[in-house]
Amino acid sequence: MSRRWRQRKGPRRIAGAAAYAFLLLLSCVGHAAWAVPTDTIVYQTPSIFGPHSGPAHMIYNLSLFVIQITGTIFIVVGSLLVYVLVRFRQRDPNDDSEPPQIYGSTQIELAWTVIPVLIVVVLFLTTARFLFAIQDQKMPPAALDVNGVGHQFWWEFQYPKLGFTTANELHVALSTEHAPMITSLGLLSADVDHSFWVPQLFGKIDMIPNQVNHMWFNPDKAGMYVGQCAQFCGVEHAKMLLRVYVQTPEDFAAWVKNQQQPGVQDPAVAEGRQVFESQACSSCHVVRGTSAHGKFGPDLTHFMSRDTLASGVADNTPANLKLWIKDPDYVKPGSLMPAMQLSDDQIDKVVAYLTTLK
Ligand code: HEC
Ligand SMILES: [Cu+2]
Repeated sequence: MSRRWRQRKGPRRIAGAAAYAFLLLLSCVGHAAWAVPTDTIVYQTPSIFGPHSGPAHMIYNLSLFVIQITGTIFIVVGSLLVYVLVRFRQRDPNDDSEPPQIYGSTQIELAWTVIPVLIVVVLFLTTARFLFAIQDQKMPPAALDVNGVGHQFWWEFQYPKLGFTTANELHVALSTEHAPMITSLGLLSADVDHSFWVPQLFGKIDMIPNQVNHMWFNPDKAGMYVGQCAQFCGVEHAKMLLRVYVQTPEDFAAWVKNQQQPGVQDPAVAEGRQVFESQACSSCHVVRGTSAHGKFGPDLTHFMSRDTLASGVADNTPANLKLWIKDPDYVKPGSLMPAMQLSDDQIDKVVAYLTTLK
């Protein structure tokens, strides 16, 4: 008895260390996942573990449920494996007798078939329930309608009821208990497949040509949320970044009011505007209230109301703007805006003009 006990001590220590390492790992993963700040204003880290709207909460709850089930399976299988490895290890190197050979067991085979099938059915039904709950949400008449169109490599946002279009930075109103506000998204693509994803707000939705997919969200906290195109769509896919600004009703109303105005016409930058309208810029960009009607690139009517340039690639500063117009590929390789071969003087003028488009 005492000899056996001594024999077992080593493996026990190993099993103990393994269990400790596993718990440590689990706590690290847990910490990383749940330590996402939920009270800061800028949600710079896309994460499904910091939900801030209806669909994101459902996805979060579903994820926890799935992690609980799969985590339990992992722990049971892992512990059995460790137990078997230790308990039935070869103790005596000279002992080459075979263990008892067992062939077939209806009971065990039934168990390891039926139990996994049941688990998969439960996971499937729960997922389906959440899918339908998100899909069947009724859109109230007061919902904010936004059509999102994916382009290589930027986002177009149309506000059909409000009568304007913008790009890359989606602004929506905060939803509170007293004033619930749902943003209803219709999503499609102008070219290849893209996927619209802001993890804190909703799950991935494919953007495909000629087929409008729907999603909604009701953000419960003001701030800026980041997302990213989640479908490989070409060279610059990785820089197809996405920002959602959730604003209080007052801030949102002020933003809308500004967006509804035509582009500012400042006589001080008339020369720059002249460059913009006489070069091909105007055949790819819209500036409402001018002769620029091009639809290939982002609407620039209120370009300076955006914090970033070319879907989050750089801060929207005059210096970056200069670099961008001189050679878009330098700022965002693979971008579909051509370098327009303007002289430095023309670039300065056009930048001066663009910076008035508040
Ligand atoms: C062939 C069409 C085309 C022409 C011509 C063109 N652009 Fe663009 N422009 C684009 C596209 C496409 C984008 C989006 C690029 C991206 O983000 O990948 C863009 C982006 C921009 C942006 C950034 C917009 C934003 O919301 O971040 C500015 C500013 C801009 N263009 C200015 C100009 C100016 C000034 C000219 C003329 C000198 C010009 N463009 C000519 C297609 C064009
Ligand atoms: Cu994309």
